[in-house]
Amino acid sequence: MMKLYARAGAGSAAIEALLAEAGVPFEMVEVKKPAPESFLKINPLGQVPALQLEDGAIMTESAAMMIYLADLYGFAPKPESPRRPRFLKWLLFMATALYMSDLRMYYPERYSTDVSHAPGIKTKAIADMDREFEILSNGLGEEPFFLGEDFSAADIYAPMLVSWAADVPAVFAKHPNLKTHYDRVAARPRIAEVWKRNGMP
Ligand SMILES: N[C@@H](CCC(=O)N[C@@H](CS)C(=O)NCC(=O)O)C(=O)O
Repeated sequence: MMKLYARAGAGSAAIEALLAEAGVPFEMVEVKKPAPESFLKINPLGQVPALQLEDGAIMTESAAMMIYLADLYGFAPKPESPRRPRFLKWLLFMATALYMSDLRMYYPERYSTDVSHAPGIKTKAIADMDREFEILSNGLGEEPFFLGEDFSAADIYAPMLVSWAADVPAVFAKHPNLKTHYDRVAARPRIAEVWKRNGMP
């Protein structure tokens, strides 16, 4: 059985939701903050999510897990599909732009050797997230999902990032399509349960 190293409200929520939606049994291990020394053998960065696969191999990086699990359980277009590039683009955009801006917002003191820089780093991170939500919203457009009619792992990852915004109601007010998408995904009972456990609206 796979083992998901997780923390409520962290990036593990999307992995948990994908596994739940797929109906795959897995074990959850709660990693407290700060991560204990023993966890550094699993992920030297001390970050969740980490995923131990059936053969004992450890995966880190949420986007890698999302793509791997999506391929296994049917939440991604096949490599030869014309929709594959779009799937990879949005998933990686969220993981490398939005997720990273979110980390700068939450841990601004980590991004400079001078702690007095933290407020400016945080303000800029929030501005970056605003711009990135705009890009995400434009990418979704008026389609039901990021791949049009086809639900994919990108639709599981996006609501998690939206829920991390500094001001979620403001994001929804500015981008009603992200709100509609959020609600559409949360209408899936298994995912709704995971969102609830992770304190997501
Ligand atoms: N690039 C990593 C980022 C993971 C990450 O930063 N996780 C956060 C929670 S959302 C964490 O565990 N932070 C604890 C820390 O850095 O001390 C991924 O996508 O999995």
